[in-house]
Amino acid sequence: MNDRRASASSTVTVTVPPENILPTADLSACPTTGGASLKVDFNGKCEDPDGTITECKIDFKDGPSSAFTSGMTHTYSKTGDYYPVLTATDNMGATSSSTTRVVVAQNQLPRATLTATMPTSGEAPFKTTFSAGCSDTDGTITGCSLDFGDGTVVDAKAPSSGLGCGGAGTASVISSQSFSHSYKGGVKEGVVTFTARLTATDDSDAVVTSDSITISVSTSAVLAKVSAAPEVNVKGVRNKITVNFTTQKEMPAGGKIRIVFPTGFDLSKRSGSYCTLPNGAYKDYFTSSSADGNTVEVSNSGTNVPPSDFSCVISGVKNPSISPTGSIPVSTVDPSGHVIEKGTAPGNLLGGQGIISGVKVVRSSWIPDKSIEVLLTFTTSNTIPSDGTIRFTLPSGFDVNGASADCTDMDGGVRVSAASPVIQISRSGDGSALPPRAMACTLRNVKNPSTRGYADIFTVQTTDKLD
Ligand SMILES: [Ca+2]
Ligand SMILES: [Ca+2]
Repeated sequence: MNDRRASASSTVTVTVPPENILPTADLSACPTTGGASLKVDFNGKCEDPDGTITECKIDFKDGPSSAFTSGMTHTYSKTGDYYPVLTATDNMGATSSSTTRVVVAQNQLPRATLTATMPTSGEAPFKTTFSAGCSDTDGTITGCSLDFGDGTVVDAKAPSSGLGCGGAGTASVISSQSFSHSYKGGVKEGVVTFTARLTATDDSDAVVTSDSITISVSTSAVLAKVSAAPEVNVKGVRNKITVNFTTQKEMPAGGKIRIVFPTGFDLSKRSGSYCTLPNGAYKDYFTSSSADGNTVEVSNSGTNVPPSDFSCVISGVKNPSISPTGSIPVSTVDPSGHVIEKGTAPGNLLGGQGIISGVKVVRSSWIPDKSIEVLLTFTTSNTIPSDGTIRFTLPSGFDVNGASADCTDMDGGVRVSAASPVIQISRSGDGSALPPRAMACTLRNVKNPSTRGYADIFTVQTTDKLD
């Protein structure tokens, strides 16, 4: 036998596996403090540098563990001091873990603060303004709902209400916002009340409602047969305006009749106002008046006046000079300023600017440079007041220096002015108003243009008194 075996050598290759690198776990929570129930967002990851993660689970410490996904939310419903743990397991069975702390305290209720920053009662439609703020000292506001009490609910949540996750926001600072709302009144006369409330919800789903605010909206009765008419239906004329209406309710002693003229009427030289009732009833009761801007108030200085037809005359009011007029609100007001009844006289009291029609021109001669007479006939569609004017604009080329003019049927004094190419008759105010009519006017001592061929266009215009 040989003993080669004894002397034989052999090589054995041993493969030593590299040492396993442990996996890593990383966990963070937000928020880390708050009131129960506290919703907490968890972020983190499980990683293994030299292998794979076979399990990544989290133990929230208030129930069974579960598979972890970064961004998951867990709600702690009970107060307590929790140390949730994230555990990573790699393919070699090695584990690592990471923990964080979540303190869940008794939830502090959110706050809902609602105040009215404008009056809370008035005449329909009634607009008022609220200041509304929701806050939460230990969490965030998730809902802030302002209910105006008439079916309208708005979101009153401020951009930052309370503590945000990660420390953003400011605790216990109420970030109030302003909200305006218009309330309609009832269909019938009387007072309708609405209850406004603000409801705050925090991130623990606690709900708190503010003190309520009562809004009273009154709807007044309606004045019947409201109308208004100027004595002279001409723009820019100072005259009396008569306003008629019928009350349906008693007008108390000390009450007032309030008439508001639209923009364009000028009451600055108002000469007085009074109201009368049929057959002289309650005579002398409605004779004292006051005016503020375009509002006239006539006071009842006597006793209570039962429902009746009223006729109020406001003197020294200048009609608007340009645009059509708006409507004229009329109301009766009790001594404390509350509207009893109201109505509106239709607007457009004044007819629009009229049109002079059928203008015809007849010259006594067409010879150039000759002094002639021009007969103009035309028909007016508006009254010419006794202090109004008639203005003739001649074509250029005519010389009107020294010209005179007169019109048939026009009483009272006049003043004629002539400045090329206009001849104007200004009435002195001592005659009578000329209602719409056919008129004939003669221009005298007018000199023809020095050449023929001028367009023969004459313009006629009437105006009220020019200031
Ligand atoms: Ca590993
Ligand atoms: Ca809270």
